[in-house]
Amino acid sequence: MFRKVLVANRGEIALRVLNACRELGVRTVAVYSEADRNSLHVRFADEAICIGPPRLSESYLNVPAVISAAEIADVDAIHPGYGLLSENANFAEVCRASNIKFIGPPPEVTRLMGEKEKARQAMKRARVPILPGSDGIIPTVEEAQDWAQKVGFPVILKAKAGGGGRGMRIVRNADELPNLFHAAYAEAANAFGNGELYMEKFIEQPRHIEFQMLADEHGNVATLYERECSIQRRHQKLIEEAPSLQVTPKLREELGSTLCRCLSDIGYQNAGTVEFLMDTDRQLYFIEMNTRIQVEHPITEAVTGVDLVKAQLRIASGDRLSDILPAKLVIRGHAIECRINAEHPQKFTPSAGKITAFNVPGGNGVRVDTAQYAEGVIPPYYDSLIAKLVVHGCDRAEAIAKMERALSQFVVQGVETSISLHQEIFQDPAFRSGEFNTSFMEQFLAARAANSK
Ligand code: MV4
Repeated sequence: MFRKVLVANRGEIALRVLNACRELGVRTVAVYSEADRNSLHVRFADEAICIGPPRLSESYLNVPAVISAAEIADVDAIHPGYGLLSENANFAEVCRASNIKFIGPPPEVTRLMGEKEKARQAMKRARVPILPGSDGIIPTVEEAQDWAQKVGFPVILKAKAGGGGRGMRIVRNADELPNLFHAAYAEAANAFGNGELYMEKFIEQPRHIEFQMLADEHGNVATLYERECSIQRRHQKLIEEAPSLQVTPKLREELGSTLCRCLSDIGYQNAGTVEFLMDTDRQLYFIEMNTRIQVEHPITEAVTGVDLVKAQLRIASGDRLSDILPAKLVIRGHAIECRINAEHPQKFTPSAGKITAFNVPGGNGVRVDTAQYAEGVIPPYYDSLIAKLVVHGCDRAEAIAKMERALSQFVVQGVETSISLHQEIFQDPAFRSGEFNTSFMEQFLAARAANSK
């Protein structure tokens, strides 16, 4: 195991990684911006180094500053958390060149998965189901028309360098294709510095389901099964659960083992998540892969009993999956996560400021991952996630009851939060029945707006 690890992140995930290191007997180094001087990740690390002013580009995204801190503190490894530098292949290469272990996949694999069209072809070769679509990037509107005829409208144009919804356009007929092609290209070129597009059949009102994977550095791959992530607004997930009610044991095992073969072929290492869309026939189709630990990893930890961050650290230090995982992985009960954001529960505007009161719920089957505390300050510079409330019950009904109880005991004063929004969602019949897809929030908010008139 490593002697000393630098955590290149902030907030709840920095604390989550520090905790895993501490429990494994690894010394920890936090880095922080001037806005995070009084943060818990700074207080709970063995050492902490200020790496710059509040702006992300000058601190947490500043590669020379992070690497300098790692060299000054003489660490063996860097854990990037999620977001920030976690899927930056160039950063992983700089780590390699500096003789610092990057806790994540090799840069070559991160780069492959970052090129969405190449990832799609890699999955296809391994017999992972993909949507009908183009065999590579589409250089011209004429070729886009040819593919659209072949695939059948509606289709969706996606940016090769994209992800998270930017540079995407839904095309419903041939007439609107030229304008949407140019708009998607321009948006992608502006956002990612690369406008290249590919095409897929568009799935109406899909569910979003993702598979958690772990791969060691000896060619072994395991699946920790799926999470249901359809409750989202503008590509920001709000509620996730595991397992998915829509995934049968047969589909789970078959797709899980296909994915294990696929990631082994690709040379994947460490934790990763493979994202799928599920259509109304309950078929799953690959859309993209995330080469990092994800925000919602705790629900998988709850139902499998595996500590995913410790697994990441152990894999990166050379341990085998057979020594990390139980002999037989089973899914036990049901887990749900609510992302508690510091934002207005109706308008979704961010709410920075000082927290004047803070009570975190607890009790059997309740976990709260947060770096916030009473008298703490939420700076205006960063994302609005202030806590993840995770419950684990023997079944979905118990998990829902536990979440409602825990939400009612979660007190945050001084800033606006999404707690009351979550309480409303938990009252919704479609949510309670599990009959929902990625359009849920749009429909929920439209109905709420209509009712309040
Ligand atoms: C799609 C799709 C329908 N059909 N691809 C949005 C973000 C990016 N990760 C993929 N996305 C989508 N791709 C095809 N072929 C619908 C979406 C989509 C979506 C996907 C997952 C979760 C929420 C979503 C919200 C809107 C659109």
